[in-house]
Amino acid sequence: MRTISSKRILWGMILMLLLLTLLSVVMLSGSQRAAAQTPTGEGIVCTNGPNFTLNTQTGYIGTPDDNVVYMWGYSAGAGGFQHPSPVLCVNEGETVTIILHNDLPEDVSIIFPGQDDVLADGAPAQPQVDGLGNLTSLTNVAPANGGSVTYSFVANHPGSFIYQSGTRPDKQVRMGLFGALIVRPPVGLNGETYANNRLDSQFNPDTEFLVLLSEIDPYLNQAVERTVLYGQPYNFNMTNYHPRYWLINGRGFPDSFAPNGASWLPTQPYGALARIQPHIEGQPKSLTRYLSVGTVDLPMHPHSKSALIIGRDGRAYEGPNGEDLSFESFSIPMGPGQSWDGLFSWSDPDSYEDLDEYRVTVDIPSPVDVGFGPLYSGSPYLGQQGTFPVDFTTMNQCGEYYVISHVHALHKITSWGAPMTGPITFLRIDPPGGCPQ
Ligand SMILES: [Cu+2]
Repeated sequence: MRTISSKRILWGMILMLLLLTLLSVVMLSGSQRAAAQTPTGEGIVCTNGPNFTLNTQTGYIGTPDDNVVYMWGYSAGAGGFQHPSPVLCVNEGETVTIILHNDLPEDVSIIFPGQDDVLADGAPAQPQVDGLGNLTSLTNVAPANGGSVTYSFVANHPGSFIYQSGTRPDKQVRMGLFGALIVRPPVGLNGETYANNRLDSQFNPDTEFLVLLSEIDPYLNQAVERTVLYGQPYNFNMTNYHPRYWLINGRGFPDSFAPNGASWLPTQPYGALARIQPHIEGQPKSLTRYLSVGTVDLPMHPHSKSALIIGRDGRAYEGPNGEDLSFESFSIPMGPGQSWDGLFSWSDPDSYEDLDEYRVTVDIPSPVDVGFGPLYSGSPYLGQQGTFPVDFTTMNQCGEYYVISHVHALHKITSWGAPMTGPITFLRIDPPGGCPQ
């Protein structure tokens, strides 16, 4: 009897040790997560202002071809490196203050395109020149190796903006010193949310999405990495700049549609999956804020539905007397540095979810003659799931639809030659009332 009980105690101790080890691993990976924000499934993750402290950070991101790329970024407060830099959200009329602290070995700065009267350390922000009169920065800098600068401005224009480095932007923006800035107009009397100051810019705040497009030439990043980490001379010739990666919210497909804060993408916290339900007549639509820091035009193409373009570059699309100039577009042809605000929805005119109302009129081939996509439900009807061959596993949860959305410059939906990766994501349409899971 004594031997058995001591064996039990021994096994109990081993089990306890295993549990403790597991727990510490889980806690460690939690504390190593870079983003300070609370991870949620989909949609924009705001770092709320109006006062921010941004610190330069360095780190690595993963790409769909199993490469890792050295990057720079701004991180909020005590947050570790993240890419892209945080989505800064402020309210119209607020005085926004951003303390930039720079630990990189060269001067950096931030410019705020679309904002008026930006101050640096309390005086109007100014382009910087060296002793010979050569431009060295588009604005006041936080000096290398520990310097700081404080920018401030009144957020007078509601809309979607980019903030990015104004110092050697050809190198520093490409290295990751950029992010999105959202200025929110006042909410309505009943809590209605708007994209800008027009009443027809109302959107459903539960379905607000970000599409931030960027690009990477890994040879530039490698040259910077060798200089910063190994003290080698910087030898990248910018005339040879040639992007090999294009990203959406800092990720390439299929990472792009993983949730916000996915544990396996510890430095890339922002997902790009848009998730909605069929639109109910009279209810506000969904909003996507499209932004590009690429060097050439990047036309984003959300399949199956157009977007109503209601804003550009942080301004409502309207005439001098407030005329509505919004327009429907099947492609969002973003130029470098532009922002486009688009309202969209998906509705179900054929009652796809209603089997009595609507029947697919073609014969669906036998499963043995069909190749299934891993997101297919097995049924053409919204909210229905069909049967699959026994060896097939689907990721579909409740008969939801997935509609692709991608950069339509098709040679850019790649990761250094790995096809059908890069800036691609999905619109996920759940059945009315949502997915029970
Ligand atoms: Cu397409």
